[in-house]
Amino acid sequence: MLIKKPAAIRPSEITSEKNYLNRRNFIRAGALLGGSILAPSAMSAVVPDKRGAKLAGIRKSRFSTDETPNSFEDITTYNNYYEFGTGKSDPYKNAQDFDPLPWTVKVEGHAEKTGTFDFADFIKPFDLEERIYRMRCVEAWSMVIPWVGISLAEVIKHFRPTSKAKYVAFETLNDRKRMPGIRRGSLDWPYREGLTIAEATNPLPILAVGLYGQVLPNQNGAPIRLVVPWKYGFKGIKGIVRMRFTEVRPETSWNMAQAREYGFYANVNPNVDHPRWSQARERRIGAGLFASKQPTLMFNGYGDEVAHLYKGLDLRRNY
Ligand SMILES: Nc1nc2c(c(=O)[nH]1)N[C@H]1C(S)=C(S)[C@@H](COP(=O)(O)O)O[C@H]1N2
Ligand SMILES: [Mo]
Repeated sequence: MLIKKPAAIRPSEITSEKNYLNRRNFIRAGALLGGSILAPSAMSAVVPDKRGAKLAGIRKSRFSTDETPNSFEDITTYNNYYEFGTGKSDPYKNAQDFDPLPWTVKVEGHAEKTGTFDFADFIKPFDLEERIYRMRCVEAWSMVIPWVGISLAEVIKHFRPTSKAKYVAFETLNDRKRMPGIRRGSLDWPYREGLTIAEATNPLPILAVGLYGQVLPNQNGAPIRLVVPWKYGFKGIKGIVRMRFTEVRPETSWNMAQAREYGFYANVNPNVDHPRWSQARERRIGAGLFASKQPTLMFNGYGDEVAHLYKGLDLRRNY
């Protein structure tokens, strides 16, 4: 496989302003014709090879919340990314020198299309969307984050999973030279996560490649990480290098570490407490020292979109 060095991406490959305007005209023409031909756009996702660079051609999403997003500073200095240390400011401090490119994503298992793809090729077939999501950590704090990413459902469809594919499993880069937290233990590496195929093909999850309209910072999981807004933050695996379609439920890192405390589903649920603390309320990061905690919503407020996935499932046992 030929891996194109990110520096070799020519400006002509990036969605030009002209294309963007043409697309807008096309949409307007569609609207004049009765709005019935809002065809899928022909945009292709491109992420520049430059820290902090602005992303072009981002579509807004109807799934975004209108709550005020947290500041860029909150989102990029208060993180969980154990590969770079267990303290909340460790990822910010220790991931600065990490160079996430070149990067490859391996797709394997029960799918018609599999292989190893350079990051740029992996995201290219998809649209870049902004999704402003409420995020709720199992530690009972929350944020609102303006992600930029590609629809996971579209990615799954693209690889054409077979009928044997019941789950999709993800793995993070496991590089002890570049990730100082790995040398210190704390979890069984690589970091692992997984979703059922029904969850993964729901319209809400994205693979994020940016936030606040710019390239995803290292501490938030560059170059590509999962975002599942109705589940506790730990499902949002960062620095993904591998996706595998499986027939059996995959092992997941926090479940492996503490099965009694962290289940496979990890749906945000104010009615099912963590064995050591309540999940009924949450502290919104950045709200100020004297702000009171706010109630946590079932499925983090995304029940209309996802409650049907768990019909008939005892959520007390399947936490
Ligand atoms: N590879 C990896 N992914 C990870 C983690 C981690 O330690 N390693 N922590 C998880 C947890 S517990 C949370 S709350 C979110 C935090 O994402 P953020 O720092 O971008 O807000 O990342 C998740 N993804
Ligand atoms: Mo978390």
